[in-house]
Amino acid sequence: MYRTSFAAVVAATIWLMPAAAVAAPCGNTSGGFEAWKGAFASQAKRAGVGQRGLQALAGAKYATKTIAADRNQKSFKYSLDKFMKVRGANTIISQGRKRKAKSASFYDAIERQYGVPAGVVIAIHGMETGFGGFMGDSSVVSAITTLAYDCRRSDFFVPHAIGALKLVDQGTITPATKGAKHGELGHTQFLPGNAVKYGVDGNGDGRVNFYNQTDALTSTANFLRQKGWKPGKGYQEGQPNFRVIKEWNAAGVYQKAIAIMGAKIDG
Ligand SMILES: [Ca+2]
Repeated sequence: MYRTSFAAVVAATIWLMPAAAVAAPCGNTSGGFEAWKGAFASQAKRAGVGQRGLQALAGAKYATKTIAADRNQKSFKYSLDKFMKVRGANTIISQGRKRKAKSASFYDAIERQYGVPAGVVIAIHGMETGFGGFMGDSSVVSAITTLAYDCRRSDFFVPHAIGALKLVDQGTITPATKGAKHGELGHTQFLPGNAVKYGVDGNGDGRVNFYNQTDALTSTANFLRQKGWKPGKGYQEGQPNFRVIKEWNAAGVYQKAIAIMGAKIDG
C-alpha cells in the first residue's frame, strides 16, 4: 500500500516528530548503513523493540533494489484511465466478482463485523498483489530499515522500521520474510507499522499472518474501519467513505481506481 510520493505527508509530519531523526543520521549511499544500524538500535530499544527485533536489525542488509525502485516511481503520473489499464482493472473486476461469489459468506462476515463491503476489500487485494499472486521478493526487514536510513523519506519510514522489528519480536515475521520493495507485507501489502496496529487474526489460529488470505483481508477491513469507515455509507468520490480509501493509499488515481473497481465488483 505504499507506492507513491508521500512528500506532502512527510513535510507535514516532520514538524510533529522532530525527535525521530535525532538519534540516527540518515545517508544516501550504502556506506553509512552499518553505522546507522548501530545508532538506530538504541532508538529502537527505547521504542520498545526486544532482543529478536534487535538481532534482525543487526542482520539487515542495505537494500539496493529498494532504493533503485524508490528513486524510480512512475505509475502515479498516469491518468486514471491509463493507470487502470496498466494495473489490469478489468481483470481485477472480473476475477473479483468470481471471488466474491465463491466466498460470499466470508465477505458477508467481514462486512457485518467491519462495515466494509466486499468490493473494496477485493479491489484492494487485486490491486496490491493480484489476489496474492505476487507478494514480493525483498527482505521486509532489510527493505524497511534501508528506507528508514535513506535521507529521502526517513521520517516517514522510521516508525515502519520500528514496526517491522516489533513484528519480529512478536513472531509475526522473521528476518527471512519477503515482501514488496518498500517492505510491504502479504496479500494486501501492509506497511509494517500499520501491520502492528491493525493486524487481526481472522482465521483464529492464534497468530496474525499477513500471508494468510483470511488474516490479511480481515486486517484490511479492520484498518479501514479504524480509519473511520461508516457502515452503510457510500465510498465513491464525494461520499463519506471515499475519505477512508485515501487513508489506504495517498495517490489520487489509486483511490479512484479502488472506488470504481469496488463498485463494479459489488454491483
Ligand atoms: Ca491467523
